[in-house]
Amino acid sequence: MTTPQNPSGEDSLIALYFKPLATDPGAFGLVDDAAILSSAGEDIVVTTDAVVEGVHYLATDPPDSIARKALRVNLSDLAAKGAEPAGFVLTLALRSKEDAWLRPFADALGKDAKTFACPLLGGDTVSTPGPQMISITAFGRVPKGRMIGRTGARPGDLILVTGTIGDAALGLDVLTGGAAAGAVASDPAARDALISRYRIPQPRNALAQAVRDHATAAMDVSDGLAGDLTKLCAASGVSATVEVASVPLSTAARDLVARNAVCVETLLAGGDDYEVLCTVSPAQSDALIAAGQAVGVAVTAIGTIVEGRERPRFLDGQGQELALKRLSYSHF
Ligand code: TPP
Repeated sequence: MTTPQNPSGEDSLIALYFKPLATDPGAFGLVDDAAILSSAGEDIVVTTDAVVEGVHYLATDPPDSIARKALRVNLSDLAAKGAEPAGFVLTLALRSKEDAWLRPFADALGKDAKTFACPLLGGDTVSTPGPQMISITAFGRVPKGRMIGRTGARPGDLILVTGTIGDAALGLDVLTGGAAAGAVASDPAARDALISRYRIPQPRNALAQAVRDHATAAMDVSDGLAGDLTKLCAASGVSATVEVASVPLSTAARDLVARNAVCVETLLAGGDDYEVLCTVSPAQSDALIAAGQAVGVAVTAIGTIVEGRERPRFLDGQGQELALKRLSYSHF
């Protein structure tokens, strides 16, 4: 951040587009070098995720959805940690300061910040020859010692997942002319629903308290369900079995699998789901499922944590293990 005495292009850009989003007094109207987050009897949970043009979103995606994705992938991490959003800082690397891009970007970011009670606290804006990047660090609050980590899963725990899995990967496939594109061409409603799941994640912050109260371990599904469960199990020193038939799919995804237009691996390993994956002791699962029902989010049991260190096993209807060739998206 810079001071306002000698307004530069960056200062006026910040004042015009982002000052209205800085509603927390600790943000000092975005004119100081730093912000303050105060906390009494709480832990501040910190998480960061960048979205890069061509890697996390398509250059053709509308600016409002890019803004929402950038914030929501971070909100999703807070939800999975059982944390209530407190605020975020934003680093923007932009090719130009075109109003036609920045105005809808800032408006959508502001709307989401309000919806999720997560105000802008500060940040930095820089130019780049491209590709563009939006990096957000979000802060959340939990009562002291109550953040849900990845290490608490124990044999016998049930594995639960929110929402549906695989839609975002199918949405990307549709947008990039993959196998799903032809298969949904005659069903515009399904096509739009899948694209929307890719462009605009639905973070499960309404379930943060239930996750905090009932889960033994949790993370969000960003890279792919199979790979993310593998990471959670490794962190907890356990293994898992998953009934693939229990993995919640949208009607559109179920239909595409039934018609052999896409394989189930695309759904399990595709990523971009931004659902909560968590483990609970069997006695706690009904409470978490009911908490989901209360806010209109399906919470589904997909398997069980078992002893061992081997990779989680994904079983078909006959109890045969699926040989997944890939588990998740990988950057490198
Ligand atoms: N290509 C485009 C244009 N957009 C995409 N979202 C993908 C590919 C798929 N993709 C890119 S990154 C990623 C996925 C599934 C995983 C999530 O991003 P990451 O930076 O690994 O987030 P984290 O796991 O750190 O939260």
